[in-house]
Amino acid sequence: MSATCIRELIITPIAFGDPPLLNSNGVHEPLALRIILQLVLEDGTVGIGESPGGAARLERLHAAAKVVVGMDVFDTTAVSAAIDAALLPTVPSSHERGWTTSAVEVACLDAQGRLLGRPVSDLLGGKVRDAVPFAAYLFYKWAEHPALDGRAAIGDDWGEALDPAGIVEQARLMQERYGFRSFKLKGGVFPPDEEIAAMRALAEAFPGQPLRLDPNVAWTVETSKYVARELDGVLEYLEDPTRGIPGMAEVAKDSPMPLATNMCVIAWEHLRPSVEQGAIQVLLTDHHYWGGLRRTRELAAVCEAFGLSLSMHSNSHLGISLAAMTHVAAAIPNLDHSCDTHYPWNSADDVIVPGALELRDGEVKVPTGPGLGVELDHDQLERLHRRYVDSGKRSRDDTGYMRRFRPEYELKLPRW
Ligand code: GKR
Ligand code: MG
Repeated sequence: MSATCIRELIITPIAFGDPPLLNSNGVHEPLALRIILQLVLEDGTVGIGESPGGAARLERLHAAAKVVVGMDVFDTTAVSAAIDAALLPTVPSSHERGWTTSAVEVACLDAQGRLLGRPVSDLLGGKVRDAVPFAAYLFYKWAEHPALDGRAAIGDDWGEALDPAGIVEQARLMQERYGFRSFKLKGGVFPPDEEIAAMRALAEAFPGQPLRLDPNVAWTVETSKYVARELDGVLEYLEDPTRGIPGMAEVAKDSPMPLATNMCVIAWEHLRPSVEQGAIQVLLTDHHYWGGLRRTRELAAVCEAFGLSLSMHSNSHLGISLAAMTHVAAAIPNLDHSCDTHYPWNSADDVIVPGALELRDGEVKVPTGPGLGVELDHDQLERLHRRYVDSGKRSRDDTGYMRRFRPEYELKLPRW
């Protein structure tokens, strides 16, 4: 067996702390789930990866682990095809299969980089920027996770943000701590006029700095059109105001600003109808479900061909994902907007050895070490895995958690 063949894929589910961030589905629970991959080669080289968590994704990664053993780590196209074929009978959605192939591809690229002594950005064609800009990801939030079932309340050092003044204060803290120069608000929480007021307050507090609003399809087409009109001149783009490609296309007809998505164009087969219908002008890429870093680079080329701008989506994540996002963003020439990241909300519990990644002046410098350029902290991995096991938590449930405090809360999309 050659030294670059895959000997084993070690899969470790973990749980880490998350503040009470509000969204159109409810509120984040005290623990968020991820899965850490260690791809071990015959020569002992280990490539690492990070995937969103949950029981279904864990099961699919275990299925992938069976088929990749013995394959060459440089054969990433064949590795992805083998995983895809193994999942196809039980996972019909290409988007869903993409989560698994992506996580394994990132670990392969990390291992390749370690073998070659080159950063992953080099394996993607080389970086076109030394640092990647990120936006402050603002959330309406409670001051703390309230006490529950004998568990004490869990506070944080961000405080409450439930109105325009609270959001501006959170933005100031984000800027003070990380130097962000663009801001995204997670909306869909309060009636649209309140969120319009928050965006106007941000525009006043941070003149000339790019602003975005993302209500995660909480609005009807009519409401979306209203908000777009009200925020003309305030937003650089409006993200997923309403559900689906036809709905977004309706809003786009009259929208004074570009529309963006990480919800209605999430698989290759969505690109054609979205372009034909003129549904979006900005695509938020996410290597975690577009098939990996190389596929994301290809996606960028498709967007270039159709005149779509590029930004980047995020979900609650840790440092391996941030490193992967940074490498791919560095290698995409037509990245037109700062990327999203949840990192400030979750970085205190990171699973990597500190030092390689820093959010400073609103940017992350592209790591220059081999592979992703970050190292796994094995003690921390063990701690976070223990937390996962002890918590019994196996899936994300923002709506169910909200109902523990507001039993009358109903998931309703669109709500307004
Ligand atoms: O963390 O609550 C959240 C976000 O709403 C996340 O789940 C979304 O996937 O950030 C994401 C987005 O841009 O839609
Ligand atoms: Mg979004």
